[in-house]
Amino acid sequence: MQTKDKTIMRALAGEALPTPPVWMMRQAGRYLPEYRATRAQAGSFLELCYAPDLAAEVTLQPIRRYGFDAAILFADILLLPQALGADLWFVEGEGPRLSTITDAAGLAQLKPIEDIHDTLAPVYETVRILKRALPNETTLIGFAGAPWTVATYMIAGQGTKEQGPAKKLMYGDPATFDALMDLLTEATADYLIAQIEAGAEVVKLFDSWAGALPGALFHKYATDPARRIIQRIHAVHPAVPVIGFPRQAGEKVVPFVKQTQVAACAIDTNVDPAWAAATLQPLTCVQGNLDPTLLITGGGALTRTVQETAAHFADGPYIFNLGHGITPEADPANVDVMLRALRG
Ligand code: 1CP
Repeated sequence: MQTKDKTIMRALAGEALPTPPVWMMRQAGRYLPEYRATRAQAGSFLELCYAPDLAAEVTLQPIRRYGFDAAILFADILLLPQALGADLWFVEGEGPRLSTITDAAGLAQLKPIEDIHDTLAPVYETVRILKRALPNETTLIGFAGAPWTVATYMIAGQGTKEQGPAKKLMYGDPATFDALMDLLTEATADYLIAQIEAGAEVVKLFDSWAGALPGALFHKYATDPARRIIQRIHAVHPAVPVIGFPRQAGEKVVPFVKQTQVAACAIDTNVDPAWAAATLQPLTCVQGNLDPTLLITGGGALTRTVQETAAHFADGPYIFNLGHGITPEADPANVDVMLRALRG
């Protein structure tokens, strides 16, 4: 099957499909026993990310189990800061930790952008393995974090609730902050182009903390970097669709879509599907936005919500997905319930 004929690609090209294509954010993850086994075999999360055979294996696991329409490369948004020279480690049960960048001197210690491919070569190898191993009809999605979201981790050294440290640098030392954002914008474009050249058919830009940007600065630090990254990708690969995910950006997703040229906008759980169908779907393909909590609780509420969500978007281009990542507590059997509700 040619790339353009795959269900996900048809939805991204603007087609309304009778049964929406489906995949899940974080579909390779701790809710699956086979993921936990492969992760244990790898030793640690980061070793798993950098072992192409094992990273490809966990990418394929949810495809084998559920037959999703798309596979997403197994990696993490924090591999890019690591490739730029930041220290990165994961504290078991807590999350990522990084060395911090708090001033111009810290920024100056990062590596030149062209060096990122040394560290990231195993990720490109994972993409090449997947390209050979995936079923014919499955779309391969590559990804990166958006500059703002990645910057929040590089500045704070960990996940933060309100992104306070990043906002303090943004207001307190705008020259350093802007230089970091520019560096991340260019490095992210290079990273995504390399994933495409290894075989990714679509790429997604995760701006998980976009909602923390004050309204007037959302344009500058979420929309504009995404616009520049997509422009650079399309200069060399004009046919490759980019999915944007400006999480919790509220009504600002509308100008985001108009100004970035995203082929689809992923919407988070907070967005009202009726609003998105009326306002966003005439502009672009919409992806989302089932509450991941329903995959813990299951039952009639899950079936009903899947069907109601899909019904809102039935008349336009649409990809069924969650509003955020599936959680470790989710019951794998509830994913089958979700798919039955959607596909009949
Ligand atoms: O212990 C484990 O096995 C690690 C859990 C885990 C997983 C499965 C992490 C640590 N990253 C991943 C993989 C991952 N991360 C993927 C792979 C593909 C898939 O979806 O199946 C993707 C796309 C991501 C993206 C990612 N990483 C985002 C953006 C999406 C989102 O969820 O908002 C973010 C913010 C991260 C950072 C990160 N990596 C891992 C954790 C626990 C976190 C969040 C940390 C925090 O803010 O506290």
